[in-house]
Amino acid sequence: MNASADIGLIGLAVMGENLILNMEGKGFTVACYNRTVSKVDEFINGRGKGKKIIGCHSIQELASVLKRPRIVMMMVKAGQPVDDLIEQLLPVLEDGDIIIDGGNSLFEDTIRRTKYVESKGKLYIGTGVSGGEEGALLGPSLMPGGSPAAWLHVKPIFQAIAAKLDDGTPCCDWVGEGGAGHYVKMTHNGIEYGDMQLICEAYHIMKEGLSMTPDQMHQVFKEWNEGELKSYLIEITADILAKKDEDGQPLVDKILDTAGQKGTGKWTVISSQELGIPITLIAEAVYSRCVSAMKDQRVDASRHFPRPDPRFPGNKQQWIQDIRNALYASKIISYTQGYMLMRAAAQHYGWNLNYGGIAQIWRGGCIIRSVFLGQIKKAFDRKPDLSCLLLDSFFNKAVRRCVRSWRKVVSTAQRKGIPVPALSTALAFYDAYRSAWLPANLLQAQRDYFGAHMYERVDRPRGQFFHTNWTGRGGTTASGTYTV
Ligand code: NBP
Repeated sequence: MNASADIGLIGLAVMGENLILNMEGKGFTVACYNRTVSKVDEFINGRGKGKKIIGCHSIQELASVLKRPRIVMMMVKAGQPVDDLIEQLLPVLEDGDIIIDGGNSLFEDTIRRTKYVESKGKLYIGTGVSGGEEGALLGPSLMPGGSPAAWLHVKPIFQAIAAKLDDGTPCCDWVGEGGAGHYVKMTHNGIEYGDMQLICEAYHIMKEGLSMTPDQMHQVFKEWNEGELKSYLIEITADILAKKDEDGQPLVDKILDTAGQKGTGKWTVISSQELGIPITLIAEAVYSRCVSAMKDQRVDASRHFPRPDPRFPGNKQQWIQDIRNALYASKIISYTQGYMLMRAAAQHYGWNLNYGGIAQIWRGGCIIRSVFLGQIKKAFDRKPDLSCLLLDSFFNKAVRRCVRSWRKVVSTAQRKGIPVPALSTALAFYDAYRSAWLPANLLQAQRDYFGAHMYERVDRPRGQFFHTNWTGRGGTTASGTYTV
């Protein structure tokens, strides 16, 4: 058979099928294969009919129809299936051929697989693909990382199928070596958890604190979507609040209040713990889903504890302004923390991440797309080595403008018994981050008291450690001063 296909795609589920149609629509010839081979024929005779798509019934056949260097993209369930497929692909590929994993793989797996595939003379890319079914078909946000030599060959296809900004910039660029692409995708998902939780807390306050109906809240989110909060998630929230069930009642009120999750938020928090970076907002967003899932316990507990009157006193319109400001300031904190995490990961894993470029990739096609990301891109254009987003002049000014509202909203919600974990942890982080002094002196004293962990002194140079015999009973032997 002629080697005529530009790329091969394995995995004909929702993402794979739509990516193939997207690639074909951009002029590429695509070969496809699926473990359950009957799905290949169904696809070729269904949505793929009459298109430049070659259905293959084996991995060998797939390899035989690909132009050199061969590019094979896997869109299958993350985990063992990816390792299994790599083992099946390696014997049918030649040196310099490229394997791409477009699934939601853990970045550590991608680091391992990149090394392994490279050791076999082939190249590997682990890429984040965001935007769901519609994004895959019409233009996803793509975050590729892995073997740099592979990018030259994959770039024309990826940048052709990616979402485009108004000026034509593709929402896809090289992210970095090894697992960098999947790390950035994981962080994207963590930030997505944070954005969603913040919106839910704003909704909670409006619903219970301001007694607003879904229709009224729909109007508020619609207005918010015309300003600095303009984003896909605010837009779909407005749509959701307007949706009626078959009986004409708001559908949102009929949906059970227990959230699911598939793990990428959890992975982000685990990585942050390992790197020692406080992504407190994303962590609260993950835990909030866990609390929501304890429905039966919550219903039981609600009978045992009195509930304060949740109504916010005063002018409703003013509160809506204040909630918007609180949400915006908290969002700035969330992205500040997310970028801190990526910076620490880049240092730890030896990646050269382009932070402004990442904001650009996220500007379109993905779930967290927003005008806000345009401001992040500008911040890194102003100062490419910006260590903390909060210190950028634009975000600094924005937080200062919002801080009064933010404190008002968080303190009133707490007084009124409305849980606002993301809004309040963001404020706590802001207050801690802007504090030249924190009570960790006492904490160090406690550690030294019970464990001889030693402390540094304000009146001595950094790096000199001291131990005190606090009780007069201890010895003079100190513990090591390492930090984990
Ligand atoms: P699924 O995650 O549901 O995976 C189904 C595909 O995996 C099928 O083609 C299936 O083949 C194949 N597969 C499985 Br399961 N085990 C396999 C194995 N051992 N060997 C070979 N193939 C195997 O599909 P999806 O929702 O399209 O997602 C694909 C990837 O993209 C996942 O990693 C997902 O996390 C990621 N992703 C999904 C979305 C989304 O919105 N759905 C968005 C972004 C990223 P079969 O037909 O023979 O069972």
